[in-house]
Amino acid sequence: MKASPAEVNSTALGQSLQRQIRYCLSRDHLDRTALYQALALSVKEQLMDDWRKTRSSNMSYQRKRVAYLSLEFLMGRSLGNALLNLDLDEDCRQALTAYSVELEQLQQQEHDAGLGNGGLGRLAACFLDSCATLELPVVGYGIRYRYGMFAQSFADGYQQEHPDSWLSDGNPWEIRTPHHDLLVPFFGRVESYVDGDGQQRIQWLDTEKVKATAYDMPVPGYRNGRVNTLRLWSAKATDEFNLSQFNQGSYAESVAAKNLAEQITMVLYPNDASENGKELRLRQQYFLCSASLQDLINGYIGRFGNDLSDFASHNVIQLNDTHPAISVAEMMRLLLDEHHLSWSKAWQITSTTMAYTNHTLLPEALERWPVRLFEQMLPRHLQIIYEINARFLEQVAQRWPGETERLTRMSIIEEGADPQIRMAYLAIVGSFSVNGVAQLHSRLLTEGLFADFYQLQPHKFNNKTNGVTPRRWLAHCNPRLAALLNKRIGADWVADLGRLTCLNSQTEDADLISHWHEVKQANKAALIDLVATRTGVEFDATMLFDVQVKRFHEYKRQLLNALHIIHLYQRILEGDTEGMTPRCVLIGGKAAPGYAMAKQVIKLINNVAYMVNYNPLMKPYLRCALLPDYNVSAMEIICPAADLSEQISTAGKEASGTGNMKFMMNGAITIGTYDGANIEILEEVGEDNFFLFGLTAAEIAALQPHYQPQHYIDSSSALTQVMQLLESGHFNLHEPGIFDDIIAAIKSPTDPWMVAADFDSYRQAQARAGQAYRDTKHWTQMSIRNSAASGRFSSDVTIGNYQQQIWQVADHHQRHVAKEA
Ligand code: 26Q
Repeated sequence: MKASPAEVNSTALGQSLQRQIRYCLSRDHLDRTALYQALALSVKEQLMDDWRKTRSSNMSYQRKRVAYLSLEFLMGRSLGNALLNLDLDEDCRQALTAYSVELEQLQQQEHDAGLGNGGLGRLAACFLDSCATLELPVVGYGIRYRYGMFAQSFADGYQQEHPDSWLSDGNPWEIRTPHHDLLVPFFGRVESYVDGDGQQRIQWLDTEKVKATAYDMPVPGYRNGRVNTLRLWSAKATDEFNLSQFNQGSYAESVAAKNLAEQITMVLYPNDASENGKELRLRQQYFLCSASLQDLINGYIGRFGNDLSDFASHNVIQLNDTHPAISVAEMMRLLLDEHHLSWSKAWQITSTTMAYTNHTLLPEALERWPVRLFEQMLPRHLQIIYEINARFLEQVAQRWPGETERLTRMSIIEEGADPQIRMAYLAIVGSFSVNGVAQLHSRLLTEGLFADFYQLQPHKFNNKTNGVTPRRWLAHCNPRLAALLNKRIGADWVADLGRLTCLNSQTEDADLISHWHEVKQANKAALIDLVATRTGVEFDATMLFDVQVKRFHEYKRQLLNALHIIHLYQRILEGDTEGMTPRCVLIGGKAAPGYAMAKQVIKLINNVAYMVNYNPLMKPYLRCALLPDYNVSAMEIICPAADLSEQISTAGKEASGTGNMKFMMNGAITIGTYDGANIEILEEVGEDNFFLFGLTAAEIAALQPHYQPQHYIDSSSALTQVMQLLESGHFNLHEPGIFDDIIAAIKSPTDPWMVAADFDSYRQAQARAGQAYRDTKHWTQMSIRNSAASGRFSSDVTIGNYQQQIWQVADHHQRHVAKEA
């Protein structure tokens, strides 16, 4: 590519691109990386004016704001999304003709911002898009991890983790905003003193301070001139921090201490379902919360002056799970110790500002921190938590006099040899709203995990079913379907996904059906390329594309999927292929590096895939691939191409799921259990357009005490044979014993995931799906009905509900005024 364009660019974007290349890159010959950088900087330049206007309209209209606090924002790539939302796609393509390069080639240069594990982090990203699109004054606060989610490869079928150095070429989307930098204190000791007014106060002294440096990322709304902010904090050692030790003559120690401070934001913890109690993780949490709350208070003082009594009428702080729950104690500390409010005033402000979203029902995933860690790192917060707990238990005792067991159960402090702080309880007590993320999940929270709290304060509890943004997950990732939709029902669906119901009256239209099918086939061709490049496995677009992509966890039951593949393999070996629908099974996902069982399931799937793909008998009927390094960008290619979406968690375990929604929107049909948001998907699309199977949450709970997996194995000849083949070592001939743990888990009466119990029901649902796929017209109609019914799962709907029922920040008049500004 030449640095001087063949033609002169006329649009603002084109001119900006030319300028970036000439004055900012200083190169005579451009490679794609450089051209991508220049293009991204040009696009960012195009949104700077709107970004400034959004900030100043937030300032001038003294509105309530929301801060969305999250340890994770799984943003993925920004270029395509920005071009879509700013309506710059055409301009961009035109500008690039001068450099003879395709936009798609440049888009692929961008590293994913992988600042999250999975569902919870991606939900935060979808929410930011919807907030900007709905013109809500919401700022995201997170951590700018130097290393995001690890990159995954396979060696001999085993997962390998590699560092994700996403910032190594620089990040053109961020802006360093040093005027927002702050200091975050750690360690030290607590002392009480009497102030000038004779008031007893507490001081936190001799702390070690870490500098929180601010980096802002723009979050453009969909074609509305609004640009919200995602503020990410990065830890830097302060000079103070260094000097204190340097003055004692310990130069080397001072350098080591600098590293310690900067370690805080070095890496994202790659666990997504079990708390791991690491001190560094608590430091990350506190660092985010302290910096963000100080920033919010500074902003408030800038707008309204030093009197904080009205803080809660102008701010809501949404806590994304308990990861930022230490905010409750930090807010109290700031109000009490730094701003000298009384306990009752400080508590009134804190507990009417915070709102908590829970994302899990698994007890092992509930965060608890050892009291002894707090004694060291956050001594003042420990005092405050004890005081919150004492006052709360007073309330409990009043409501249920004499019920000491209940006091023990509900205490924020779990007593024992190594006492623990229950972060979920702290979050509930300190918040005015507690929500789950799908109807079933929210109900199970009030009936099970949080039943005591629900009885005490039922008004706090509510449901907000998750959603995904139709900009990234339909308009951007599936341009072919988007074009077809535009032609058929107009383009309003992008910001109003409910419009897709218009398709329901067209499901008999032969032209729509054939175009819909053509779109799916073209999308499958793109996925075929991806799978071939990354795995060497050859998929075939005429076969059923059966897809399960998500984090590896036992409750998500990738193992059940593997057993079904083994079942098909066995049938093909035996020549029992009568009526069998050819299928390509794609699985993708990462296992937490310390999660041995999940890693064994990865190895099993790789071994099974090897046997399947190696055997020419299989080729006409079955192909199987485990895609390495599944991430947001991979999903943008996968979900438009899927026929069948696997959502097969043990009922009652998947809080919501959001991948299920992305697949549905793109016309995949779900094979799923009665769990999480699957239930609501089923409700919208109807039983005829969904392959339902398996025990319900209530049945799972009832079966648990007398579960006999052997009974299920014996009463299903298919499962008997699958287990025999697996136990014979057929898939690990040269690796004896490596699947023993998996086999034992399936056969264990205490298997919490009940894989054996659901196998036959699953097999039958798969057979129904295979059968249905053979009727292309009918399958395509089911596909259309799934997209048509997906409107409820737009994150715009979800955020509309957060806004109306929790945040209550916008009023219509102000929205219009803001638009004119
Ligand atoms: C906790 C402590 C220490 C280290 C890590 C963690 C940790 C990190 C991430 C624990 C959990 C997570 C992520 C959880 C998550 O992604 N949950 C999913 O949230 C989605 C959005 O609500 C739901 O759709 C999924 O059902 C739920 O599993």
